[in-house]
Amino acid sequence: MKKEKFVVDPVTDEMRKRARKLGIRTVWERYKENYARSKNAPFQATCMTCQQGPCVDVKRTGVCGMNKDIIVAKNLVSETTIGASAHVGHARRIANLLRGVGEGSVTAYSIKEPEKLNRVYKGLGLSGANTDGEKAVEVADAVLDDISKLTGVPRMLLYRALEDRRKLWEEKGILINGGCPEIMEAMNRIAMGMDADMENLLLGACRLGLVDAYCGMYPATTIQDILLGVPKVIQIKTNLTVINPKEINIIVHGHIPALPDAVVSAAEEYNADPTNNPKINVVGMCCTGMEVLMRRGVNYAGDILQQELAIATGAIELVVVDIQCTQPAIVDAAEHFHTRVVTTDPMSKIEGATHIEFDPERAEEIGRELIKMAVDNYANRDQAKVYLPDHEPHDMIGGFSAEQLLEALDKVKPGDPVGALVDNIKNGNIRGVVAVIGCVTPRDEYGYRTVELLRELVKNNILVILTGCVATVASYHDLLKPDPSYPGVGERLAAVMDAIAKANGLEALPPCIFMGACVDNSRIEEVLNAVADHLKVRIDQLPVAASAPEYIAEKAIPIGFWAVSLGIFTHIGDQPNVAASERVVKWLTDDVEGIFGGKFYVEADPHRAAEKIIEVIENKRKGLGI
Ligand code: BF8
Repeated sequence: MKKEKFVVDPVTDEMRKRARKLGIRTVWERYKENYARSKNAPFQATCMTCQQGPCVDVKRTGVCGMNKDIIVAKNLVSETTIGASAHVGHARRIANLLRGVGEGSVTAYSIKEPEKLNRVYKGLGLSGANTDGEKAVEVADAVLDDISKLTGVPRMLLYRALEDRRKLWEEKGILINGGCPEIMEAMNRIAMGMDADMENLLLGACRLGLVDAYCGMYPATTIQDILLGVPKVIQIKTNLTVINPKEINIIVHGHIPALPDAVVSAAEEYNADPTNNPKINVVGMCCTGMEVLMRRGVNYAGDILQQELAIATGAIELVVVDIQCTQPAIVDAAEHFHTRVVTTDPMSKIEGATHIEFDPERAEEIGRELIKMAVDNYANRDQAKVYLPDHEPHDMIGGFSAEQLLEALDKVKPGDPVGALVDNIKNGNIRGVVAVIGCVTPRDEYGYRTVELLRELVKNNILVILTGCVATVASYHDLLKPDPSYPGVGERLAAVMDAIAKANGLEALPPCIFMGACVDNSRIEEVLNAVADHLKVRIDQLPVAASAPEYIAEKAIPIGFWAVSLGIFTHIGDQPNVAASERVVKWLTDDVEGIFGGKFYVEADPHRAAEKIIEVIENKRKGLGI
């Protein structure tokens, strides 16, 4: 569909108009104000590091003599470092929580998945523990050691990455040590007077990709599964209209599902008392929302771009945020209403919000305190200021952990679940697999790039796996709704999905498979590794691709470098700030393929992107002779 004819989510559209009328500035207004003024910035080589400069829009060299290629590569390493540090910080927090549970000092959480704990314990090469508690402590310590150790490859990388990849990374000099020393070295690398070799800098960014994956995303997902449960297929509702004007609404927002899990439990406890009326309605936002939808069946209110719009309903008593992707402007939006914003992480406070620090040892107590805060604040709600568009929420199926996917496939081919997928790839029912991940952008029509790309891919019998905010707009266009007529899905793919659904007693599968939050990209590698292993080929030979059509966060950049280092063709809708250097652009979109087998490809137009991705997949199929 052409952009002009693209149907924007009517709920978001209506709420944007309302926000404008109320004088609430949303991300789109701020985008127009700021990006319009600085739209040449992505084409500039600017270095702000030392006091000889700043060297702005460098044409030849900066004051120190760094040419623009080096400046651009250095800036990219800087952004990549920020992204990787976010996921490592997430993993560190959740590993400390696991340690507390294992030791017994944290009682609000327990080992929900002893089988997974045991599997991971063995996978990390640990032995000698007798109880689940001891195993939990050892797994937590191994993850914390992976994060901190000065020398030695992280155990999680040794456990999860395929051996041929690890050897390639070693040969190319990007095999990593501990996550924090790598981040420190990356910052050191880009200090004034340090690395002035473009390729060396960009290989440094590839290292950060591995840091992000094996010291960030993998441990975060793994430990969250152990403590909070391995996701299973679950049906929920999405969009702002899951906010219930007749109930007390709490938004849980951020990325670490630990406190949100306690809030959900405290809300259930409150709602179980028949004398408590109105009831509490907890809804999710951003990746925390995806975590609680996958494991607790909590309805999903919206993505990064819809934060102010949720508050603009006037029906939100409380927004509880943990870390990352919170627009500080939610506090300004909240000032128009009675809404309270509570921050909970010492490294992520917002001026104007209330700060209640999350302490895992007091998780239940804090959960109840937050519920009380919301209930008390309900008395301050002005019902005359409440407004919700008259649209039904959308149905969405989520919960596809790698374990759940394999379990479903096992019903199709008992004893050989990966074979069930591989058979359908080989015979062309599934032409290839594409992981569409990441954010939604204010730079384009809301959701256009994502939705159109998804439609093209599923129409062409490509199996699509989703993580992150892209899933939101996918659900608004019913791409995550199970419909036995499989509208818009290629005939052969639809037949495969139907067979899997029927084998599992389901009416249908959704057109795309939702695997979770951004840290759950690790689940995607698990599946790809299993397919590569089954076929006895390298990942870069597989008919697969990755795409972040609307990425905005720094976190997406190390994820992209990880995907490329895995050997995956990786589409992005906008390029980071590298256009000033033709050499950097060429390395990222061409040269790197000769090193790892994967490369970046930049294309804002979803139809052209889909065409290219399908061409790449067909070439890979030819290469495999299938
Ligand atoms: O990690 S997709 S806007 S919410 S960065 Fe953020 Fe992007 Fe959304 Fe979660 Ni991921």
